Parts: sequence; structure tokens; C-alpha cells
Amino acid sequence: MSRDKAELMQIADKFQFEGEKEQIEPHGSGHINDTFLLTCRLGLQKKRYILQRMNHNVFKDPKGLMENVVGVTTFLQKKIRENGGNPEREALTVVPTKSGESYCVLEDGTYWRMYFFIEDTTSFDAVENQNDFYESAVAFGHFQKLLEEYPASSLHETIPDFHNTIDRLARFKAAVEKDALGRAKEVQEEIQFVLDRSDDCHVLCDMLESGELPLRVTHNDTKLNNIMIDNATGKGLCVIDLDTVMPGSALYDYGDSIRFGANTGAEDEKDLSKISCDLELFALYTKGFIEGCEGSLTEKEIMMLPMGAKLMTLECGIRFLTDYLEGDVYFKIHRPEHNLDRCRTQFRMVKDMEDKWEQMQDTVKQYA
Ligand code: ADP
Ligand code: GN1
Ligand code: MG
Repeated sequence: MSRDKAELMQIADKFQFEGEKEQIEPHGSGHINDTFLLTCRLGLQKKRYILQRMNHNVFKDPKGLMENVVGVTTFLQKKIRENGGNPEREALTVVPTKSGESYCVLEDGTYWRMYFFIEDTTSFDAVENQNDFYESAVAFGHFQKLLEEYPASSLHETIPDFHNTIDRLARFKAAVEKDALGRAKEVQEEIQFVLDRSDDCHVLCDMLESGELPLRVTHNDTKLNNIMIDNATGKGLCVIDLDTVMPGSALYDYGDSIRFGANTGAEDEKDLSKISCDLELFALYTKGFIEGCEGSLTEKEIMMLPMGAKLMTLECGIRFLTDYLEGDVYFKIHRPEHNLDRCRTQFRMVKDMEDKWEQMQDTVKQYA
């Protein structure tokens, strides 16, 4: 539902921001939440905030989600303070509502929250500079390391089975079976691509189940645009989009970053000849992530990194294709067949990783 500025300003008024509201406009390019940038005047200065409508269709328990966000940001800010950092720039800060809650629900049933806007940083939708990708790896690894002692059992599972690839496969098969919009006939090749890799879908889940891979507190959505890079230093300053912080595998975080950032093309590129796995970026991210984790990864986790990259890419492609078959009800789309285009880039990337498998494994061994 699109809202006019006056309505957005009224929603903003429910929160404890500082200064006089001046301007509000849409911001960012996430696929899930509706994000707005609020500018306020405070004397001669400006102060900016992020106002976000949480996606209640995707996150069925916004209250639990915000408990996670408050818990995790409070924990991170304490650690950052202890390490001599700046807690308001290196972690998200939740701005409470005037009644002291972390979010508000409007009469129309929509859920809203506010954060400090992190100034003088950039979130990139594509790798423009190799160093940014390397620094994002260090920061995502470090994020996981910082949360090593977070009480995982206190976390709500904001999206159950989020990276349960076996479950994603089952839901995909059900969507093919149901074929609600009669689209399955157009995408037989893509459907077959998934079915040919059904066994792969089990690999990480089985290893977590058997205890071969440890369960950790992870971010689970480590796209490059979910990290703010400091404009002055080029370092990965702040990990954002904490909606999916849940118990998971380190391989999810590593893999999802490779899926998005090591791709030579955009996630929704129509020209598939532009899609491939850039081995140089793959190596840089691998090096950065292992460094950022500061020795916490097990030998097995490190050995399985290429599989993490492949499976997160395959899983994301399966999710885009499932959404296409179900009528584009989950991811925001900006054109017809957007989800199909996204699915095709993911599958092309998977195929390219399969062709480069030995080189990927050799790279990982080099940094292990
Ligand atoms: P989505 O779940 O839709 O991806 P995000 O929380 O990632 O939503 O926000 C979308 C975009 O808004 C981000 O990619 C980033 O560019 C920007 N953004 C979000 N929070 C902040 C913040 N606190 N400071 C600066 N930019 C932000
Ligand atoms: C979504 O919220 P955003 O745009 O950072 C999605 C991820 C997908 C990604 C694909 C909660 O991420 O899982 O990998 O799109 N987030 C959720 O671009 O489903
Ligand atoms: Mg995001």
C-alpha cells in the first residue's frame, strides 16, 4: 500500500526522534520491508532516521522479531563499547515509540519501527570496488564472532525453516504440483534444474542434524546491501537488516554473501551471459570471512564453504522460482517475470560454480 508523505509523517510522530520533521522519502532497495528516510532539523544541524514498515506477511511474529532486534543490538552495543568502538555507528539503534515500545502497530494492522540513520556510510547493490567486498566479509565474519556468546535459546525463530533447504525443496515441489497460475509449463527447464539437484538440498541440513556442523547465532541474509560501508575508511562498519538473526550455520552467512556479491551480474540480470562466479571475488571474500571469524570456524566448516556458496545460491533460486509459481506473493517485484529472471541468474551461478568446483575448493584450502 503506498502512503503519502503526510501519512508517513504522522507515523513518524509516534516515535521519539529529535528535532523538527522536514522530509520523508522512500529509501534503499531491499526486497522485504518498506524503508523511508526521515530528515529532521535540530537547530542548525540535521538528524536523520530510518522509518520502516515491517513486512508482516513475511514475518508473522513482529513482536518476537523486535525482541530479537532489541536483544541483539543491545548485546552488540555493549561489546562494541567494551572494544572501544562507537555503538551508535557500529550497530543499529532502535528509536522507541513515545510510549516506550520498540515498534508500533497502526489501526490498519501494519507494523512500524525506527532506527538511527547511519551517516556517512554506503550500502552497495553490487560490488563496485573489490575492497568493499573483502571488508564486508571481515565484518560479517566479525558479526558472527561478536554474537558467539549470545544466548541463542532466547532468540525467536522469525521465519521457521528459513534456510532449511530440504523444506524449501518440498515447498517448491508443492508449488509445482499446485501450479496456481498455470506457469509451470513455461519453466520446465528450471524445474528440472532443481529436481536434478534434489540430493544436494540435503547436504547441510544433514550435517547440522548429525552435529558435524555447529549451530551458531547467524545473520542469515548477508547480501552486500545489508552492510553499511564507512565512506571514510572503507571498512564494513555496521551490519543491518537483523530480521533474520537466528540460530543457523556459518555457511549460510558465507554462502549468501558469495551468492550475491561474487556474481559478475546483478541478481535480476536478464542477459545470462553476464552471470558467473568471479573467482577473484570468491577468494577475497573467503579470506575476509575466515579472518573475521577469528579462528572460530571448525575445519569441517571451512572445508564445506564452497558447498555453502552453492547451496545458498540454489536455495535462493528455488525460492524465487517458488514465488514465481505462487504468483509473486513474497518478494517485491518491479516487473512481470522479475522472480523468474532472478531465479535464472541463481541457477546460472550454481552451474558456473559446479564448473569451477575444484578451483573453489583449492582457494578455500589456501586460506584454511
Ligand atoms: P529489507 O529487509 O527490505 O532489505 P533493510 O533493513 O535491509 O530492509 O533496509 C533497506 C535499505 O535501507 C538497506 O539496504 C540500507 O541501504 C538502508 N538502511 C536500512 N537501515 C539503515 C540505517 N540504520 N542506516 C542507514 N541505512 C539504512
Ligand atoms: C531478501 O530483505 P533483503 O532484500 O535483504 C530475503 C533474503 C533473500 C534476498 C534475495 C527475509 O533479502 O532471504 O536472499 O531477498 N529476505 C527474507 O535478494 O526473505
Ligand atoms: Mg536488506
